[in-house]
Amino acid sequence: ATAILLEDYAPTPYVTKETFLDFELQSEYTLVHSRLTIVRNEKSNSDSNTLILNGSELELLSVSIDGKVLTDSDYVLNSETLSINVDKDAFVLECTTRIYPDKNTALEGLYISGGMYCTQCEAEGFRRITYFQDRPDVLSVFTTRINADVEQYPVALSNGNLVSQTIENGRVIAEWHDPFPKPSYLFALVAGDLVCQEDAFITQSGRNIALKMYVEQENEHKCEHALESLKRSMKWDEEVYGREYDLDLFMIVAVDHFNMGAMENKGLNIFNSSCVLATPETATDEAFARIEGIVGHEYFHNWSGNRVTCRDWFQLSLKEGFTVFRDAEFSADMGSRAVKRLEDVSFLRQHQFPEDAGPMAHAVRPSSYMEISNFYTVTIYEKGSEVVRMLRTMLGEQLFRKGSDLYFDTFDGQAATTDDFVWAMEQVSGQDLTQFKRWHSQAGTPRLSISREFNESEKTLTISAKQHTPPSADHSPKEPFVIPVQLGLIDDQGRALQEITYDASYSSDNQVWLVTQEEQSITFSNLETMPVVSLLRDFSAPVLLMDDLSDQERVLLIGSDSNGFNRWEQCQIIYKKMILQGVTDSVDDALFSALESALKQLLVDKKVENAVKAELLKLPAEVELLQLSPKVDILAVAASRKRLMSRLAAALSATLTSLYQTLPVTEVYRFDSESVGIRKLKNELLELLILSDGDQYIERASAQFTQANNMTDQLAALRLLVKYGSEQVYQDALDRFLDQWESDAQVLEQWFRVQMVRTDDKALDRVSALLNHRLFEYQNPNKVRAVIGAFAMGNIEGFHAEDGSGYHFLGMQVETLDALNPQIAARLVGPLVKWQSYDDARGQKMKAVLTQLAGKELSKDLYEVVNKSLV
Ligand code: BAL
Ligand code: ZN
Repeated sequence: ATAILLEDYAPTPYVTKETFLDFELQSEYTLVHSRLTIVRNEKSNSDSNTLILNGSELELLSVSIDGKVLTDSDYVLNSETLSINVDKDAFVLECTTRIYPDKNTALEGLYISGGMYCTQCEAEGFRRITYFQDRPDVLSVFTTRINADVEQYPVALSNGNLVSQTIENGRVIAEWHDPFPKPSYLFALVAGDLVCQEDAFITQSGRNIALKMYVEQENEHKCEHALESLKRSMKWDEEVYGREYDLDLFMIVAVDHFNMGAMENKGLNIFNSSCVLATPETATDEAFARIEGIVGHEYFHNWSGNRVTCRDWFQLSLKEGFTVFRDAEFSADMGSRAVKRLEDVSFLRQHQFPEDAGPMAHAVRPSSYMEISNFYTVTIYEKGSEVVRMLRTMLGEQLFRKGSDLYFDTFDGQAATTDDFVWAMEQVSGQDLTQFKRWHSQAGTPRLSISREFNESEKTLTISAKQHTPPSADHSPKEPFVIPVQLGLIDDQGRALQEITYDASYSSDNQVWLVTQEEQSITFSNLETMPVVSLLRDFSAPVLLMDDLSDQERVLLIGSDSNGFNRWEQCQIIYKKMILQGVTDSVDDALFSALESALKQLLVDKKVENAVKAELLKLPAEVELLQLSPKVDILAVAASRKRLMSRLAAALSATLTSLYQTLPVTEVYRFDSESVGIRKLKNELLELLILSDGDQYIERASAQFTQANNMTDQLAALRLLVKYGSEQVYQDALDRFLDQWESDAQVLEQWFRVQMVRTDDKALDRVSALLNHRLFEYQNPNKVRAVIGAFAMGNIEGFHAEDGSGYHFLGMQVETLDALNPQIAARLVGPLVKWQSYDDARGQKMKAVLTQLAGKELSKDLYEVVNKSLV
């Protein structure tokens, strides 16, 4: 496999302007007839007259140009491209291919999921449908005709508006037209026996948009939340970004077999069922929130992705980072802003920081890839979103909005770059963002060290920063970044002080200090006593911060910082410190007591949201400790973390008990931040009470499991029974749950997943048994993720067992899956490829499994990941 390089980008000599597709869906195969209007590309200065079309796993039946049938001496065909020399500036190319959707287990291109046809074309799936210029900078107007058996596939959908639909000789013939030029990755087709839930939205300019959600009959009752989320998204994008929907129809389809969460195809979003279907009885609050966020995300892509798309796949974060930022702000506005932010930061630290430190490290705009599917990563998405967030922090809300308006207006209908986005922000702000763009080109997590010096006689505080970014696997440069540090000064009573400084790197409007040098300092004056500094508020930059705050200062911030995020953050820092103390020695009792009193106060403080209280009681994930103490024994960390949690539960027992008893009951299910917060805290408390008081609370969990009228409470109880119950208790609960929910695909996934939380020494036996369960299917990515993924990512004790059995198991599973679905295999191997972060003995065992895999014949996807991990 060869690498594709950003520096090699060049426009194509020809572009397709109009695309007509005719799909004949037959039971054994599908025939795809295409008619493409192709012209010379004004943007290209190449005088080549070779037209290159991409195609993969296609049977070419015929190809013609302007009606003249080509023979195989007229073109060059290989396994990836069809190249034709053309001596015309404009022509019509017609082509027929045969494909086999029922054999497509990779779930890229056109495939069958549970009896319905559906597509996934991003990034390079369209080339598995027909020969085409399958690259995002070729935009054309699509017309699609679908011809299918009307009994089995009465509903036949594609992008845009329905032009006509007739039934002839038992076949439905539907024609769709999408007036907005788009790249092939946004193409979609669905055909099946589906029911439709309808709704409508009136746009800000008064247009009526029909909203249609298509699902299998059994899921008809699970659409309301997604449709409500969609309407909220449409309204939010009008209010916050001034963006209105453009077609008259917006469709959502749910499918069970899907590699990702969802896909933003123009006018026809396709969703993984688990990311769109919900009722209070079958989906948790977490799922409700995830669905709202993903429905928003896909909808927001209509502007950030579809109207303005990417020039090439190196620019993927242009649409993904920006759209994640948009959906995060949407979710923050719909629910609890503080909780959304700390959840996102935890996620970033648990997933993106390790990626940046591992063998697949890449910049937000990578400079090379082998298989683009491997680059739908937490770096492109989540770090990309942090980069957009920093721009907003630096510009402020109003200028940022002006910048996004300019960006959308300037590049509407075009394929753009991350530089174009920054250009728009520069135009409206007058700021020179040249150095800022290193966030796009340089990989790695910067270490930001901060120290302070107070001068009593001068009454000044000098804060010094040093930034350093360790080398990353992609060898990208490591010049200093622009790091916006949001900060505030506080006195020893927790009161905010007015900052006074004459330093131009500080903006008092938004309290942001811009660190741009390797070493830099700033002085604040007029200070009677040494203030406490609240640093990196709201996690204003994706860095690993090391500061010189004392434990007492942290405890003060936990109790009184006006920035909710930082109160939680200081608590996390103390937890991490104590977990590491517990690995080598014993936890500092004074520190424990100080935290204990701070928590006791917060837990009874009525001004603190219940959801925040729940988050304050959660200990950081084990992998975050690897970032502070490289190569620490992960099992020792897990054990220390558990001990700390039990000690905390015991110390806080009285407070937790009374809080648990006084929390209101949410009898009627509502998905609003207050009810969600109550359920979240109640279930968090229940776990701690099981740890401190045992049996009686296991009984509480059993009762909750039986009586719950919503999945949040039922699944939370089941999780606790599986995790802490006796063999008999947990087995019994699992059996009852399966009995109750066997026929519900989304809940069934939870049944598989929840079993991975039990951390006794039988985890591997359990996961192996589940793979042979009558309801498990290797072809269904959700089930694979729920069992194999949840084991490798979530069951530290089982996966990292000393004998290496967990690693060996994962290696075998990855190999099996690679033959079916390369994208899923390449993702699943993730926990192994970071072997260098672990202690040497463990790392070598992980590496041995990778070395074995490397000796096999692998897909391009898996090859890239495995080989990069062994360099
Ligand atoms: N574009 C792939 C799915 C998503 O990010 O929305
Ligand atoms: Zn996206």
